[in-house]
Amino acid sequence: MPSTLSRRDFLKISGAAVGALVIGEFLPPWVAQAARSNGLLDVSDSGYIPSMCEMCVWRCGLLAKIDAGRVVKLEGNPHHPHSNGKLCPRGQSGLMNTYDPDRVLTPLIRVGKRGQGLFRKASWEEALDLVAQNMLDIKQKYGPEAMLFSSTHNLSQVQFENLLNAYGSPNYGTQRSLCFNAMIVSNLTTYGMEEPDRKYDDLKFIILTGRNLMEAISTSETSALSQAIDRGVKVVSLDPRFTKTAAKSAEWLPIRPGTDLAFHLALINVIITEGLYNRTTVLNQTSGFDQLAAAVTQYTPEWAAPITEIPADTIRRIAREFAAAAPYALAHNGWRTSNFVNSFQTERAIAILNALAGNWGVAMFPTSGEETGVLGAPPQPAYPRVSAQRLDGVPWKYPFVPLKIGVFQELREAALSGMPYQAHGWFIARQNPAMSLPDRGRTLEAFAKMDFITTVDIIMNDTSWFSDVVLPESSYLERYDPLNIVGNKAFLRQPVIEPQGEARSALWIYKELGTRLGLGDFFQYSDEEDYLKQQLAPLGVSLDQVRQKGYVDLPGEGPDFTEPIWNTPSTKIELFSTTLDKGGFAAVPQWEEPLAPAPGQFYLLTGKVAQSTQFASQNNQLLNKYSDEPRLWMNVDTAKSLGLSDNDLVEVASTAGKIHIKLEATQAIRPDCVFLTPGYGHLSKGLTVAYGLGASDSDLHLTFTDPISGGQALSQTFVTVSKI
Ligand SMILES: Nc1nc2c(c(=O)[nH]1)N[C@H]1C(S)=C(S)[C@@H](COP(=O)(O)OP(=O)(O)OC[C@H]3O[C@@H](n4cnc5c(=O)[nH]c(N)nc54)[C@H](O)[C@@H]3O)O[C@H]1N2
Ligand SMILES: Nc1nc2c(c(=O)[nH]1)N[C@H]1C(S)=C(S)[C@@H](COP(=O)(O)OP(=O)(O)OC[C@H]3O[C@@H](n4cnc5c(=O)[nH]c(N)nc54)[C@H](O)[C@@H]3O)O[C@H]1N2
Ligand code: SF4
Ligand SMILES: [Mo]
Repeated sequence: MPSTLSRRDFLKISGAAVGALVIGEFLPPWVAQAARSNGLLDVSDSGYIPSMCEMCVWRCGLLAKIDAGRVVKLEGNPHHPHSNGKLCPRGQSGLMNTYDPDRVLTPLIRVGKRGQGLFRKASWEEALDLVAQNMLDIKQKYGPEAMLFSSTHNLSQVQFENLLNAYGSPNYGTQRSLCFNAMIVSNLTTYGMEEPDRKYDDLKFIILTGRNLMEAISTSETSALSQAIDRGVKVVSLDPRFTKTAAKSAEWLPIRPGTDLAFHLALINVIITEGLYNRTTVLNQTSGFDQLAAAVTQYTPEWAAPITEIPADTIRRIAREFAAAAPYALAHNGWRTSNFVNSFQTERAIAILNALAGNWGVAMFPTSGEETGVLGAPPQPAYPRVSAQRLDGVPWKYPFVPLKIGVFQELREAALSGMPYQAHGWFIARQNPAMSLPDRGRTLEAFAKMDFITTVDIIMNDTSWFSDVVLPESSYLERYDPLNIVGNKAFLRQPVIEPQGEARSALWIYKELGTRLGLGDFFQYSDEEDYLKQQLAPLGVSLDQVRQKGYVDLPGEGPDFTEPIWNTPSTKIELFSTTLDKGGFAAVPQWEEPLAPAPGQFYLLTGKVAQSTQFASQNNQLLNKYSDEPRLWMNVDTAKSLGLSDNDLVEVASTAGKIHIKLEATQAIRPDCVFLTPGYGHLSKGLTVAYGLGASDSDLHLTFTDPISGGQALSQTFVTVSKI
């Protein structure tokens, strides 16, 4: 929070927010009716209606507090495992997402030049006809593969994928390669599962490697860590920056960027050479221990010290403390793990460290994520056979990434080069690649190659700004989405505010578009409620019942962790990965020296702050009120040596581009790094609050991809900084 914000200001802001609500609509009548008959609302139409947050992809359960028939506040749903009764600052500010005066509330058709920002309002009929016509033209002239589709994880994504599969394009981009690929692929090759769940209740020791849980929030996990710290759990934070998580940790180790692999190899070395590993787990559950032991003999703490810039004694002590606390010890395997091209092996080393601690069933559990197959789905015909190769798949270089998911940044590169064939259209939903892909200049060049671009969003984001047609989705508080399975429950998003303007749900938009493309058979639901009823049919539960509780229990006991089954070729936790070995990659983690900045250059670091989500929430008036305009963090001594002081305007340059921004001289960062919060420096003037604030690190990022996991390497861009 800005230190200048007093309690009086806070009350003033809350007053303004409540004032803004008066312009909003009441509960949709049919929702109010159901809530009354379910006993959720009393005679004065006050009470709580359960739904789900969408201010980020964690999707906490929420309770919308209704006062006299209108939503006045959002609170955490205690029955949802992602919220445990709490919402983070962004979730708390969700009403201003719906009541953003910059919401796009009718379909828009571009009239000026691309990027000029001139649009006219259009009816859904006209806008959808135009999108369908362009998609049909592209298909006829160049084949369906000439249409790119991209979207970041969302609940209607299943119907987005349905649309692109029915249309017949293989070219699909998601955020995965920009975010967590290194973690997912390392878990798959080690444990045979994408991401285990973590529990903090019994922990005594936690190592967080670049996982800034106090700012990059997942409500339940952030509060679990917070409670663990209150209980006295020792947390060691490895981050070149003194983050808010580091501030709450027992120890902050300002590791040299890109050298976490060396640190973890040295921990493994100490634990094995001193015999501190869990013998029962190693014997019964793992394979490849001997190969691992042989490979790590060279990686002593003395070897790692000059590489990581963490003293050998500290590394040895951390290894012993970690082992002493095991199995109640956790090496956190992170979320956005795409930092360097060696991040995959870093993640493998972390997964292996957990196996040596024998912490399965104590700290790590089978994922409570989506279980498929228990819910119904609308019937549909088989998809057309796709003969064309993916644009980023010739030849496919990432055997551990499912080809149908691909590597988004490479898809963009292929769109630019026109190799192996030219893409002509791009359909983007709930995603802002103009900001989230590295090297924004190249993304804009790729846009310029397209005959046609359309986006589905709620505001005029930077990607919509370059689109030909913008299709406005209703906000998450105004619509239904498909059910969301977490553990052994399926949670419901239901509208608690009457949709404003002409905004419509994604379920509606894809069905209408599908029909116009002659693909109506793939969208056999009459409306959103019918879709949900088809999902619920096998469970014998009515939609009304689910609306009341906000979720439905699913059959079965949920994941069983007493008898873990490792879905790897050896059916063991693979310390030596047979899959990596077959693929010609290092089967036990080996040190790989990452690129480092030349003299006069700095590592450019990026990372989330608590009051904003990615490239999406900076226009939210309430969140903006609580956010400082980001400046470039630079170590105060480095700044002094360059003749720079706090608030100086500086030019930051990489070989990809340059930006101008104010400096924040601070002790909270290593001398060889600078840091910038992502999500600022918007291009769209349709974001009247956010436009003009800060600058974008995406203008500077170079595009590097890890050859094993396909993850981008976001800390591997080096910049110079000079005074303007
Ligand atoms: N408030 C908020 N919360 C969010 C999100 C959001 O946008 N806003 N987004 C959600 C999403 S999609 C994700 S993926 C997660 C991401 O959550 P985290 O994985 O915690 O990710 P980041 O904040 O991107 O980066 C974490 C830290 O990595 C550090 N770092 C950079 N390079 C290195 C390195 O080489 N070594 C080490 N040890 N550290 C390094 C950075 O300084 C930064 O502090 O957050 C989720 N939660
Ligand atoms: N420089 C830099 N780059 C990064 C990262 C970083 O930390 N720094 N982080 C990386 C990570 S971890 C990730 S996950 C990706 C994220 O990359 P993206 O997914 O591209 O980013 P978001 O900001 O999440 O984009 C969400 C879009 O959805 C829109 N939106 C919000 N709510 C709704 C809705 O209800 N319906 C619809 N249709 N649209 C909605 C928002 O307005 C926004 O335009 O970025 C990656 N890129
Ligand atoms: S972590 Fe925050 S923004 Fe994300 S879903 Fe939960 S409350 Fe919403
Ligand atoms: Mo992410």
